[in-house]
Amino acid sequence: TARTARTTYDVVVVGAGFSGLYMLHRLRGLGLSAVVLETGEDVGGTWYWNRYPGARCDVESMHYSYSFDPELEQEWEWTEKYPSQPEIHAYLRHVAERHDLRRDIRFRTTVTGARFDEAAGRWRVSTEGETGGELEARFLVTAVGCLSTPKQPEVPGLETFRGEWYHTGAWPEEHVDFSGKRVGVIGTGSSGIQLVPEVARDAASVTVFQRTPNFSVPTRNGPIDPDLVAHVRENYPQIRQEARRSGFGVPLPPPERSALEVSAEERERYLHEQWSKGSVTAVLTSYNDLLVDADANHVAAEFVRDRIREVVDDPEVAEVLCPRDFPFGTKRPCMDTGYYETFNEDHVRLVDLRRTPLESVTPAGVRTSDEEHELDALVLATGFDAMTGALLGMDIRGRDGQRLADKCRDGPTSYLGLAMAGFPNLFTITGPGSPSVLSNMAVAIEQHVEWIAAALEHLESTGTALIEADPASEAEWTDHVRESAAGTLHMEANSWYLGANVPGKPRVFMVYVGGVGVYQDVCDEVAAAGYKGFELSA
Ligand code: NA7
Repeated sequence: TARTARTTYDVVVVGAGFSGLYMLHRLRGLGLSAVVLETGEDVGGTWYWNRYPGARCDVESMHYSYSFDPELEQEWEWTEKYPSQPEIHAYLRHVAERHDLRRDIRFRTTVTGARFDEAAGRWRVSTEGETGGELEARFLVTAVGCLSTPKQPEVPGLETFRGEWYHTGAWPEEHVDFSGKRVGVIGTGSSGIQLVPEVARDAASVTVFQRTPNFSVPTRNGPIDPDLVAHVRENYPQIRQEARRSGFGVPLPPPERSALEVSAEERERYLHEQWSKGSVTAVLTSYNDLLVDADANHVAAEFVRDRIREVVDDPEVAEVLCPRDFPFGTKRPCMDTGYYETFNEDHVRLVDLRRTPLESVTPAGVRTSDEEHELDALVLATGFDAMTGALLGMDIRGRDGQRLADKCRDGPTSYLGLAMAGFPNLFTITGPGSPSVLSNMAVAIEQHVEWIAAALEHLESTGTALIEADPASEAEWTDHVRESAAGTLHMEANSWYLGANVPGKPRVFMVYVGGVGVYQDVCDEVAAAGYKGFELSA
């Protein structure tokens, strides 16, 4: 069609998830021509790919949504306290219909690279797939998410496996039926912890291969409370504002007390109270020093371990499930529905890979150092090349042909997590160096999209063709991001925030720990000062 034949735009956006959809909407509002390129067959991004059984957001439904459409937030009916993947996907599909976004999205189209043509002042974007070929645009916006490139386990033999296998982050659209099957699950992060109880419901047996146990808090999920819905709807503007001003992007008051300044009894009582809310953020914000003081953290960690010991019948299994390698909250803590309880069922077995390491996948199943586990199906809940996987997976080249992957060889550098020196007119929504995954992503995304839209509006109204981060500002922000994390216990965990889950990845803390509220102030000040730290040129 004439539409798909078009190759020149003001803006090319990569990705049609939460970020890309809203970016497109704002760009239209500015009167800019824009196209969104998306590998998947549908909108949704993370919520399109992660359709494994039990996939659910750990931010409450009423807060994990767009605020830009006040009528939508009044109308949309969430059914559960925490939204499931199908419901979030339905919501994003609805947003796409409601704002007529699909006509500017090209599905089944993967961006393989983008090159900044200095003479023309334009990005040349190469694509593969349905609408392959090259597109050109004045601006390139990556909306590729933070957890989008699935990571395979570093074990040989997967290709020899005779059964079916799936990665949680690239789950097929068709229903996967595990009934009567012997299922193995490798990985016990958020995805594995959500999936295991669901699979255990149908499968003949479930074998969970655990390398590092993680902390998990029960969600106490259920039908959404109509009184809560009414209250939030009545107060949405104020509640959204509180979320934006907060640390984690959810409207919770910041903790004022140290865990060490109250008595052990008082701590126990208060932690139980927070635990009963079914929110990991409530537990993490019980005290103000859980992520900075090892002793304070130990109190919370021991509290969670006690809860595991309470639930799991077999004391030996309970001890294997108790995390000890890293402080509570320094790897992304999980939220579950019946995870620990599942290990009380006879057909569910926990294999401790610390004791008996994973050696290979065989035609018949999974071999650990002491045994071959026969399986009909295998689930890889082994995580993602987080923060940079999707971004650096594209061959992006800036001035002088510099490759972004080379620039980020020792870890990503970025000004505000939004822009990179040497890469004019490139914006990265929730890029490395922004608070992104350390907060409610919906809040982080809206703030970034709105900031980028305002920057583009400024450029248009001042007749500015190019915007580029200064190397000095970029270096200063990158140092600030790393120093902020250095003062926390986050550095003690082999987390994906640090790239530690991917062999060979530089060990650098890639997320800004300062909180969304503080971060928004910094971004707003930069804009108010005429885009301080950026070079603007006609
Ligand atoms: P995570 O949190 O990165 O978890 C991946 C899990 O897979 C974790 O338990 C890993 O153990 C395990 N893993 C990875 N590679 C291997 C190998 N080779 N052998 C054994 N076990 C392995 O990913 P998720 O998808 O669960 O969650 C990602 C984020 O999505 C989550 O944090 C939320 O923000 C939403 P390890 O800890 O490396 O020993």
